[in-house]
Amino acid sequence: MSAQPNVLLLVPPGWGGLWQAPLSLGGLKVFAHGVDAYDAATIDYAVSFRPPPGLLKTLPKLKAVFSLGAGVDGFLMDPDFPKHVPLVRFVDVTLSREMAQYAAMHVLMQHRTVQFFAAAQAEGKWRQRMLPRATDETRVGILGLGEIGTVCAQRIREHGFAMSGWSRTRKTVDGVKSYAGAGELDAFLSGCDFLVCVLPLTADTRHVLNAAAFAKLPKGAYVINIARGGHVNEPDLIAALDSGHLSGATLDVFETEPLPEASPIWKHPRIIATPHVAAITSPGAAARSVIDGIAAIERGEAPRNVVDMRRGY
Ligand code: NDP
Ligand code: OXD
Repeated sequence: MSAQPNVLLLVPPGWGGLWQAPLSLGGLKVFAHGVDAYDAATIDYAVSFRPPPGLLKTLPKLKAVFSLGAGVDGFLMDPDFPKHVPLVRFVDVTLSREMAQYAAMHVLMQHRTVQFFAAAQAEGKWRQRMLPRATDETRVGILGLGEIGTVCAQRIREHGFAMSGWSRTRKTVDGVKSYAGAGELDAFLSGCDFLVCVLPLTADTRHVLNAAAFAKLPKGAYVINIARGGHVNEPDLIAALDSGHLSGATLDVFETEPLPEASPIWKHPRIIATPHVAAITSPGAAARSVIDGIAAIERGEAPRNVVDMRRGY
């Protein structure tokens, strides 16, 4: 690196310290937006998850933008995002592994009827029962067989479930039946006792989980959304749960975050809700990937994991 690149860190108040130290270790001059004074005309790179809309376009020298997350909808929802600037997303084995842990944990909790046994314990009752369905006859479908979805499919498959996945293009993943494109979505959905959503949020995938999609799932199916709240039409989900068509749902992400206190999701008896924690970016790993990406650009090379602006992911 010739000169010390100037990096603007755009994170919520109080979070800057987590990122500033590991980024500075890479020889970068880091300015935390809202904390440090900086000259917009000197900023070379921006690092963020959801930057304030309109801010990035005020940085005239910007060479690249780095996402602290795998999902980049927080950038592309800004109509003023400077689309000529490369947007680099975060791809990390630990992030994928933790997403897969979360997905597998919720499939297993429902499959092994944890809530039934917890209720029996609360009553002090010895209530043995068989599994509602044999593991190899229980079908788990992954919406989005990308970096994270593929690891989810592999890890859940190790428990003996019958796996399938849906993506834009056909995939070859050992032991996972591949469905591709809008034309195969209904066939995919009709074979999912558990549905795990790990899609990126784009114009094509917004509200992909709506009343029509829920109706295609077999009666008693269980939905797990760990991607973005915008994938699920929340009133349609609640209606499908209340009608008894769906047996339950685990939601880690919501249309509005934080989930408003008045949301019916909080108290729904058949929803498990967590506050967008299925996996949390490690500051050390993210800083290393930003430092490597900047070093590549400064050498005149393309960084890895650049978002395709036409696809939106
Ligand atoms: P990738 O880009 O690696 O994978 C995306 C997958 O979705 C690909 O298989 C792609 O198909 C498929 N896809 C995209 N659009 C469509 C479409 N219109 N129809 C069918 N398939 C489609 O993303 P990651 O796996 O890295 O991340 C997925 C998402 O997970 C992120 O965007 C983020 O929203 C979410 N996430 C949530 C976290 C949390 O804590 N809750 C943490 C980390 C990520 P193809 O391969 O054919 O292009
Ligand atoms: C991500 C997230 O996209 O944490 O990485 O949501």
